[in-house]
Amino acid sequence: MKAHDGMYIDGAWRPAAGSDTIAVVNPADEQVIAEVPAGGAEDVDAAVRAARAALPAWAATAPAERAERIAALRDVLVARKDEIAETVTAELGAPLPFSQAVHAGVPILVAGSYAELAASYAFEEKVGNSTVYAEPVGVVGAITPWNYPLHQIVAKVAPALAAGCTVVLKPAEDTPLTAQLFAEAVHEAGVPAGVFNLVTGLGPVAGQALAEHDGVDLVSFTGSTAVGRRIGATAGGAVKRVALELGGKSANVILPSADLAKAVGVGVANVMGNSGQTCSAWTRMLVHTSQYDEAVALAAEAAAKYGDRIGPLVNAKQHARVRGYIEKGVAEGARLVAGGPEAPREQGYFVSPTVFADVTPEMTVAQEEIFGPVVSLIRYEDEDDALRIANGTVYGLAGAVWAGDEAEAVAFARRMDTGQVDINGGRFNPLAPFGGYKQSGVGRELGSHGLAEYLQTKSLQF
Ligand code: TXE
Repeated sequence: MKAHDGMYIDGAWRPAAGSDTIAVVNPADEQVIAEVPAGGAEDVDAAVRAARAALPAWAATAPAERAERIAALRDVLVARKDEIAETVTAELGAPLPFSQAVHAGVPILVAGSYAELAASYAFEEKVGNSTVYAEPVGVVGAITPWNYPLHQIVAKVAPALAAGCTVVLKPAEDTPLTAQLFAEAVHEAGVPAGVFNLVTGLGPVAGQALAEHDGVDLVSFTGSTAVGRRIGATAGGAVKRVALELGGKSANVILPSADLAKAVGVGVANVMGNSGQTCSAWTRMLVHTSQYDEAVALAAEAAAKYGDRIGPLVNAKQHARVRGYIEKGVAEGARLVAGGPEAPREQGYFVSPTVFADVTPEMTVAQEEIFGPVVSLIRYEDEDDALRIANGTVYGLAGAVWAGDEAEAVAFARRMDTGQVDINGGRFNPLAPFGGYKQSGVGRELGSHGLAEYLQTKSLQF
């Protein structure tokens, strides 16, 4: 596949300081499809300097002009939608229809929402005898994961640009080609040089250099809790702003009055989509004891139907990790009713859609983020029991509640310790804030809450 052999810094592709490279592998067939440069501290420094130099002019542009550039960026993403989908499929392994609908489709919606928000946001407000200004935080260091390669980038870069910030992006090493394509799109959209910069590289090298750089005012990170914790500690020590979007172990609570077949079917699909590599996936299905056996049968049937429609996991490490979790579930006494730890194909990092029954809330598969196509069915006795189980992990990112009556579902959702809940299925809303309670993170992405992350306030008294 086509790849740039440099970094996008200050409006142009420039050679990396060193000669190390990263091989990009197609996880469906384990073939190397491209190589990109592995940047280091010197490249990060050059990118941060470019972002800092570009900051005063970009911060001073009228919001309407920033909105126009983001709208232009959205238009480029629309024009290059097929290419985006093909690139994500090549480096992440997602089936092409899913890449088209979700991996390309969602970032287009998000970019569009920020084009509108940049134009409509109240960057200046009168409060009594004061005027309060929302000003850009400054230079943003964005560190993104591979699971939704373009969405994770757009969910940080679009609000940062809308706010008047400049950005250095360090994308995941598994999916740098989508990031390079995004840099091309930013360039084509006429975003001024230095406002957006891209450094590809390894997390502990380029990522760490970016998170620790004195010239970065805000670190926005999405990824594992372990790395997020370190980045949070570093940022705290430097009194630097930080936004963390970390793991999840979301509960799908099916109340007895719900349409059971629909709730189970949508619930299984929610976990299997993107091969389970979704931080908000409803990986714990909570079912009332009176409906439990029926739900297990429905879930096993839904998973078995998936067949070849599921893509591989992103890399060998995740493949081993997810299969290890499935083995652990069996060892701890959970009952496999679909799938299992065996790799279904000789080539590619595939895992069969897996359903566990007889899962108890304290089992490892019910507590830790697996990040694979594995759903665990847990039984509850009554609503308080369901709530205790739903809230009984260190995470609190997302969830779902199903009930015959919407008000009943809403009442339950309001008692959940989690940042986003889908009621009877829900529908994606690019303006709805997304982010975690508890150890799922700090801050929010999307909508005006996502924009506010990149702003700081100044008040003038008269
Ligand atoms: O994440 P990492 P990995 C979870 C999920 C998954 C696990 C491991 O459970 O199984 O994390 O995935 C960069 N300083 N999520 O190992 O390492 C790295 O280069 C600075 C949940 O892929 O956290 C990449 O760009 N940066 C999740 C990004 O951090 C560092 C999405 C994420 O990689 C760094 C992905 C360091 N020391 C995984 N080390 C979600 N919340 O959506 C790594 N990075």
